Amino acid sequence: MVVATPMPIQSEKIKEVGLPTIDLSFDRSEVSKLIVKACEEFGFFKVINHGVPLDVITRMEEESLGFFAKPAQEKQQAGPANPYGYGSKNIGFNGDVGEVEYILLSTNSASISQRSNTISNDPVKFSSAVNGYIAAVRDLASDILDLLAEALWVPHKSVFSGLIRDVDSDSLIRLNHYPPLIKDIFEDGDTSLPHHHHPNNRIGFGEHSDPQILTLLRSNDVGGLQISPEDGVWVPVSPDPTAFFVNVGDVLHAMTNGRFVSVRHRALANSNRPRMSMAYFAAPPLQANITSLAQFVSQSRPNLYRSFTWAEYKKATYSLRLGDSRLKLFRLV
Ligand code: GA4
Repeated sequence: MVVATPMPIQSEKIKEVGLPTIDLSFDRSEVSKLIVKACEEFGFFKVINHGVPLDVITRMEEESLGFFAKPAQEKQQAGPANPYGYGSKNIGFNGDVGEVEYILLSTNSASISQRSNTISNDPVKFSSAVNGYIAAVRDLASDILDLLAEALWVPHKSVFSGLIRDVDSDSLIRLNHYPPLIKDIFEDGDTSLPHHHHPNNRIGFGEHSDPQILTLLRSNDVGGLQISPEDGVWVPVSPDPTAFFVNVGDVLHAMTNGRFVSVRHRALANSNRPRMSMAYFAAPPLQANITSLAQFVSQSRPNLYRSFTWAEYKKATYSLRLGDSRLKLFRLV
């Protein structure tokens, strides 16, 4: 079998960079400093020995696999993803598309049990897997946010984690399935292009930053995730099903007055095997007021963003395209 080598999309540079891996079983004060450094440098890091039980992850993954293996017509019954449910190829409401199908869920348990009827033939099992997964990733995200708060010496340790632990937190779960592409190349019978010109680098989920506070992502052993530390530069992230990948969202970027960066990233569907990922987007409650913490603002570092509620930010997010910068709209200087 001839497998074409992925070609970088023109004017893009693929760079191999060692991204930070943080072992959460190490000394707490060391770990917290490393996390701060990673949030400043990349807005992205990988955590190992994270304490999320393997069976919690496996149960969620099996439910997810079970759903995506269903016939297309059945999956459509769980859609459209407006704002929650099944979506295929269409992302958001403004014409963004990608080689991906997904389920978006609120982390609110009443909303999950209501949705599970259209998602699974065993809705109770599905809800229980999702609720177990959410509880575990919420704990992990809260721990990470507390570690950050400790190292930053913010006045209240729970200034970040309190927002995502709130019962009204607007957090989300996204289950993604990126179908294999090599299969298409051989099945569509299109031999008009030389192999290296086949679009085997198709965008699964286009370039964007995450709007929320923090994202925790777990994927299977199929790669595709890339982060962009600077314009036009892409750093591939090696898959690691035993780890969680963590990235800073726009809200944390704004609260730290830009000291932490909400990294731009994307996922390519460039493999001959399906990529599966599960993302937890830790968000504040809709009415929460987001403002730069005083300690990040000084004469030499003026306040970059005006205060906003998460509801306001979310509205702006959904009015724009996937790749647009929302933070720009809230910029003061
Ligand atoms: C990107 C991060 C999360 O996946 C998401 C996405 C959301 C959606 O798929 O509905 C958005 C996208 C994400 C940002 C811009 C808007 C909204 C699609 C889109 C074009 C669930 C989120 O919160 O923002």
